[in-house]
Amino acid sequence: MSEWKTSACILCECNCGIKVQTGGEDGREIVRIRGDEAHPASQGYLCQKASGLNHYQNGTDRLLHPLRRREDGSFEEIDWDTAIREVAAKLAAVRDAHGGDKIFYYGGGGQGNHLPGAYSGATRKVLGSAFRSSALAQEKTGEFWVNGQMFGAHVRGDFEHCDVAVFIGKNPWHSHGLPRARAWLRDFSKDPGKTMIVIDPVVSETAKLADIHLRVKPGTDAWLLAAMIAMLLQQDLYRAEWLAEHARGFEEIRSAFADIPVAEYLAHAGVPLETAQAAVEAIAGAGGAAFFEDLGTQMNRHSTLVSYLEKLVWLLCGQLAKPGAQITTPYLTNIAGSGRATRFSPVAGARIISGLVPCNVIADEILTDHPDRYRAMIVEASNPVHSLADSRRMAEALDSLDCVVVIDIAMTETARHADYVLPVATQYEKWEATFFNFEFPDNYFHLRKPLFDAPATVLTEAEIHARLVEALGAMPEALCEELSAVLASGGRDAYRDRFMAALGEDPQLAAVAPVVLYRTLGPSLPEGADIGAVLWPLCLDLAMREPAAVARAGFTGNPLQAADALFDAIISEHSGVVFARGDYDALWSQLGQDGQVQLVVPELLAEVGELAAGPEPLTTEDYPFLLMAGERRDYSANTIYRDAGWRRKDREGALRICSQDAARLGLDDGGEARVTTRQGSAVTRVEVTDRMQPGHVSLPNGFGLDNVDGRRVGVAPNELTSLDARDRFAGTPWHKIVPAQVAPA
Ligand SMILES: Nc1nc2c(c(=O)[nH]1)N[C@H]1C(S)=C(S)[C@@H](COP(=O)(O)OP(=O)(O)OC[C@H]3O[C@@H](n4cnc5c(=O)[nH]c(N)nc54)[C@H](O)[C@@H]3O)O[C@H]1N2
Ligand SMILES: Nc1nc2c(c(=O)[nH]1)N[C@H]1C(S)=C(S)[C@@H](COP(=O)(O)OP(=O)(O)OC[C@H]3O[C@@H](n4cnc5c(=O)[nH]c(N)nc54)[C@H](O)[C@@H]3O)O[C@H]1N2
Ligand code: SF4
Ligand SMILES: [Mo]
Repeated sequence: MSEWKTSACILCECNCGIKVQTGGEDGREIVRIRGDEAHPASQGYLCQKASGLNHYQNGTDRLLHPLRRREDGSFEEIDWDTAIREVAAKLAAVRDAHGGDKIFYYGGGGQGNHLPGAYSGATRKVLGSAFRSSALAQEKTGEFWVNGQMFGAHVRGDFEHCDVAVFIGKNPWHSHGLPRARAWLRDFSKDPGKTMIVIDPVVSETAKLADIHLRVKPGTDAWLLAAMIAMLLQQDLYRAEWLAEHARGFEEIRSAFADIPVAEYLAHAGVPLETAQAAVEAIAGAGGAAFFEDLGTQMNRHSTLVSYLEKLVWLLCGQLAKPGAQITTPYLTNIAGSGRATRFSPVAGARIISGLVPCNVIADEILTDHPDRYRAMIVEASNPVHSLADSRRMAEALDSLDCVVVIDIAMTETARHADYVLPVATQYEKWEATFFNFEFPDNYFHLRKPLFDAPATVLTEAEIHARLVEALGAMPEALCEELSAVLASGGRDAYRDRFMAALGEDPQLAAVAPVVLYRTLGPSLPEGADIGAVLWPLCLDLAMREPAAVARAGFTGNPLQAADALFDAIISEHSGVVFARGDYDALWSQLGQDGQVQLVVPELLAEVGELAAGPEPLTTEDYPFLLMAGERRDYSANTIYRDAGWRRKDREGALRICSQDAARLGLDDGGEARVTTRQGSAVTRVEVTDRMQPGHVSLPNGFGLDNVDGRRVGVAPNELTSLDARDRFAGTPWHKIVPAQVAPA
């Protein structure tokens, strides 16, 4: 066994620091894992999922050679030169015949790997690809849009310092999203001075720890939150002075909500008045109240509206820009984007928020004879055939394209529909990082060093994109030679001066800057950290934007010096670096217009009026249940582990149903049931549990993968979901309320 090496878990956005020992056959296995105490955010914490990471590194379905699809649909191995040449030629042919904007890009990173997205920008721009998307456009874009309009920035709850914590459609016990979530939840719930409020139809592990559980009926959060806003107004619990100083449009909010019939709205939501009253009083009386809304509402009816109402609740209580409230964090790269929607998708005319086409329209924008339909697709570090609504239609869409290129470590459900599959090094065989950096006041970035050499027959994404740009004839070779020479003779200062001057001379250089940096600055970086090159301009950008925050983190001097010192620290420090230290007093400079937030979002306020009619029933006689398709559980981790053997319990991913419904249908715990929706049907194991309420059933996320050896364990949730059930503003899917039928199998 080796000495302990430092890395990070790649299964959720927390990216906890890990220490691992490698060994086993050829030393290529992860044999022991523990938490890394030196990691600034996780401080030694790990959840049970991390212990299986060897199932990722040495997982089933791994790909080691580039593949090309044959006429008969089977794949043949090809060499890299052929793969790069043919992929570049095929994509260039689509560009030349139909325009580069018909080449759609999907993905760019998952829970642990965001550097591919930074490099793929070069390939996309060289090809003229204009439309892209990622998983964010089936969960977070509604919230991004609301944030963009109200604050002009992305805001998050400051859970580290709050005394009231509110989780809406979020089960951090399983899904995390906060550092050291389980330890945090236990400590918080035991503290008599703190109050945890959970809005969830399910008695989730988090709800069990809550002081106040608002057990809402599925899909009715909009009525609950509208009633809570009305209660704040009717009972004078709102912060009038704070609002007068910091917000615009309060009178319009008052007139939209003050007369809402609270008892009637709470009845729609199934929440008793005294429970709602306790929640409203706790939030109004909080020193700092931090809110976290997640998939339970973001993949549900009214998802964008609910994001808006949630923000109005805490804004009326003045819970912004102070410790424990909502804050905005300094960033290296802003993965939430601007939240602006200035474009519409070419066929469906769907709003593109933060540059992302809603996932639910992608298949429709391909399966059409519209002249602007997408003709080719690059999929990187994502598995949309499994993860997007209506898997069959997504697969059909891919099959109809002129060219599909998939860049992945494994033969996935999506890769099966590719013309070319380009295999890459795993996240433990290359330098990697994520931009999920949302902590405050200290914000961290962790560039991980590889644990293993990559097999000789795979490449990294950085290398693939550099080679594609070269094959497309767009690499400025002479400039690269010059930059390398300048770096060798004059060091990084001279390199920066020449790079900046070159950008001024040729604005086109910006498009290929990531791969130029990789080819020129990359080889000079210590320990072979060439992939880290793309972080250098991000450090520069941060040091220019936020000099004070960077200086407080210890990187001082003028912005150029501070940026270089930070970049060097990121490359050399193996457990992560504090890259910025925020300041509560400086938050208002990032928020709103002239230090004021915008309470009125006209389109959403109009939708509030429609709530008066009450909830339209979502179930019918044929489909009397609401299915939550894709719950986070102990042993779910998107589709990052393809090997079902990592699971220690709930191995088949049971359908959860309450005892009353189970008895009525004659279903036994551990038995089987058939779940049928308008889209599809599947047989599943049953778990009878009164954490579910009557009429509500749940299936987990990440199951039902098709392994190369023909195995499939559990239900693939998106064989049961539909593209049409989606939010009217952001196009986000309603995966948590799929009308379904349940019967004995
Ligand atoms: N173990 C594990 N952790 C993960 C992941 C994983 O696959 N497995 N995936 C990661 C990713 S990509 C994400 S985005 C996050 C998602 O994390 P979460 O959003 O926390 O995960 P979910 O379990 O999908 O849904 C959260 C809660 O919403 C509730 N809910 C369902 N319907 C409603 C409703 O109508 N109203 C309300 N208020 N609540 C409702 C569910 O009961 C559930 O408790 O998890 C991350 N962490
Ligand atoms: N019905 C339903 N559907 C859902 C959800 C739900 O709750 N219900 N949740 C949704 C959510 S929130 C999310 S975030 C999505 C997630 O779905 P996707 O965005 O599709 O991502 P993952 O399942 O995380 O798959 C990651 C892919 O990256 C590959 N990979 C791993 N490491 C590397 C690497 O280093 N390089 C490259 N190039 N590839 C690599 C893996 O093999 C895998 O194919 O699923 C969504 N789908
Ligand atoms: S919380 Fe668990 S799954 Fe998420 S990064 Fe940490 S160890 Fe991995
Ligand atoms: Mo997600």
